[in-house]
Amino acid sequence: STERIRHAGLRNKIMTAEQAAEFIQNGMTLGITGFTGAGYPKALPTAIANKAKAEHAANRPFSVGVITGASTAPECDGMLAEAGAIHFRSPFQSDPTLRNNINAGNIHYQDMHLSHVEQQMRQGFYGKFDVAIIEASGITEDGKIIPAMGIGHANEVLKVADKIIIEVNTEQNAKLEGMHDIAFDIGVPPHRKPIPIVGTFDRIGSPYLECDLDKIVAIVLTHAGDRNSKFAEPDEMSKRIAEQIIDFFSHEVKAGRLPKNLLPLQSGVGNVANAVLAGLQDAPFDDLEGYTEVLQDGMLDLILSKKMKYASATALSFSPDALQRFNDNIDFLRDKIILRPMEYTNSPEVVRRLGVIGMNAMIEADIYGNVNSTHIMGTKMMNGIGGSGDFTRNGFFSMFVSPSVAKGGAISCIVPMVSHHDHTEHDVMFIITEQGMADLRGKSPRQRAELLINNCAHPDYRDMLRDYYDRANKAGGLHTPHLLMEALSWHQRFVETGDMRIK
Ligand code: 0RQ
Repeated sequence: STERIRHAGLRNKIMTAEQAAEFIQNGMTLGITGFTGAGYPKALPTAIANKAKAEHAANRPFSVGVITGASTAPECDGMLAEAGAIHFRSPFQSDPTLRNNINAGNIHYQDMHLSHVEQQMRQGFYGKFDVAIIEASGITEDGKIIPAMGIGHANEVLKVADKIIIEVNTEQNAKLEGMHDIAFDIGVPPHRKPIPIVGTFDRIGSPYLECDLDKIVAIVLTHAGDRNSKFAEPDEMSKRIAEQIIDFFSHEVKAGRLPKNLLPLQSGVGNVANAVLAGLQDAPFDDLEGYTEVLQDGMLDLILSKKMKYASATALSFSPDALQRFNDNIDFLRDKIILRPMEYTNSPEVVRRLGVIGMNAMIEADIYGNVNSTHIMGTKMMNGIGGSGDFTRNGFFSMFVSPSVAKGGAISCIVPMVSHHDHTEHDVMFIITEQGMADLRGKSPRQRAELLINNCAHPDYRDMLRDYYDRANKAGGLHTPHLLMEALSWHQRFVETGDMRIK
């Protein structure tokens, strides 16, 4: 149905995805919206992938550069990667087919702090953007665009791209209209302006995206749901991690370092992050606030149970059940959830001013508190840094959670030296595994090592870490003791034998 397109003139631009894909040529750079399985186009990627396959079959080259908000879904990143239609990708992904192609060297991938993406687009650091492909839930009478479940970099991509293709998805709830907050012009240095968000729920812009209507070359109608991945029920491991965080919050409230309703919470993606929020349901804190990139099931339920007053995010990433709860309660939720562009959501300025509590998952940490969020054994990309760096560097608290071991115990997530650095020891305040917590605030590297080895490492690896650390302490530089030739030997052993433990 065309009712969602209230601007009469724009209805003339309606065409099929295949027709719209004709605007996409080999070598172009595309700005495609999408953020952790929300707000991504549902039809164009398949049409572009099919075009790529046809071109390849005719022995002609066809591939594009794709800059999104964050991860999309199999029918976007997956389709395009499978068709060999992508030569460059940024700034975040989590699709298995795309990931395998990145790690096989077929696709160049630039992994970026999400707060940097829009400013670097504006500053021309990515070069020229040929086409923007965005998902919307509707278009107003005067041609303003109503975003769907995620915004990401939509506002910027509309500004920088030469041509715009809009997918209007009628599956998205029409009542999303009004839930977004889009501010337009923060400018570029030396004339860049402050972002005037001083409270979690401050509205600073308009509920609509705007663009030059002459740039819109195609509108495609879709009727399809978002990725809506299911979450695992919190397991014992996640519950143990969540309990420690909640106890710690109580302790900080008692010590007068946190207000009774805590500070705005940011939570990373995944099961552990979701379990922490689920744990807050029964915790002695009320009137919580969320200031997060991705709002998942756990935070939705805190709002529905009135434990949380309101939350600001850039995307809503729900399981199928949570989506149902969202749609059933959208009248109640409309003035409790605000969706903003990622440049605002992840802004270092705002995160620091609000005093956000950042909670993210990690791949591994070393005994000094450096954290790797992105690389498997130092060389293979997992997903990307996403917003974890924005919240870790600038948050009031920066927390990393992880099981102490991976792959059935063959990998220790506490290692002598991280195989890739995403978050440095200067930024990381707390590491929490199911074994315990290391509070690294106000500690030197050697004080940190004691805490991480004793509290966080798995018992199977504690003696090995202790042995490395003791020998490093006899080797020379005693500020951050290391045995350089041995520091990454645990990873090398895993690569060679499939186990970090010495057989
Ligand atoms: O692999 O599924 O093949 O077994 O890594 O690990 O424990 O399920 O954890 O799903 O929470 O993901 C850091 C990747 C954690 C994620 C990361 C293997 C493990 C498993 C996943 P299998 P878990 P999670 C806001 C914040 C960066 C972006 C971010 C992430 C798989 O949280 O991408 O924080 N973070 N964004 O077996 C080798 C280790 C390992 C390991 C775990 N030490 N070595 N493999 N694994 N530890 C959102 C956005 O920014 C958009």
